[in-house]
Amino acid sequence: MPSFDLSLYLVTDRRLSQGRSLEYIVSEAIKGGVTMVQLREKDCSSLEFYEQAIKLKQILTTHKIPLIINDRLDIALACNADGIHIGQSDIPYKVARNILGYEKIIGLSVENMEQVLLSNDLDVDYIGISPVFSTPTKTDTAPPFGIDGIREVKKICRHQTVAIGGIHLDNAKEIYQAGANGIAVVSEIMSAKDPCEASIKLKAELK
Ligand code: TZP
Ligand code: MG
Repeated sequence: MPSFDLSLYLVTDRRLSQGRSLEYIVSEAIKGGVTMVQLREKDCSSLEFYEQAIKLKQILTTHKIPLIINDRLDIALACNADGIHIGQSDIPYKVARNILGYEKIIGLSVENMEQVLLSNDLDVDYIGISPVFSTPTKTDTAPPFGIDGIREVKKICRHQTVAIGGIHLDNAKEIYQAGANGIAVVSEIMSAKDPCEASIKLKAELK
């Protein structure tokens, strides 16, 4: 199984990039210390998704940072990504694992405690606690886990965990302190005037 570091996980959203390319934002975020990058595209053609994935893969491979593709197994295979991230309504975990094998990373979003327990029966590489707080970036979410929810998840979950949703500089520390292995952020880095500086500041909250 590949090794990876969830501590500062950037999830992309071009709608929040203020016209800047994902290559630019990801390159700056790498300088600032992000440890994983997920390409998440909700509104583009397969061709655009593929081409964007190839561009990010080139940048990330140079820095030995995993590229994770959101949802799309075909794109993950086509660009030889390091893994995929699936939600509860996406392709079933076991199907994804059969196709990708154990050399690739598979992350699964969980939205309640029942799904956390069910994930213990799966060999997922990590779970995404989703959402930890409500967020304008994604509004069709389940009720937030909150900080106490992270603690509850940690008690019963055998997997590494990354929390997502409404995470910013002012609450990152408490998420690490509650026991999450990492924080996943969209707007805090994507919309930052200086994505490198935003990443450095978030990373500093780890300590
Ligand atoms: N899944 C659950 S919340 C979310 C996703 C993709 C969006 C998180 O965005 P932000 O801007 O970090 O709150
Ligand atoms: Mg999904």
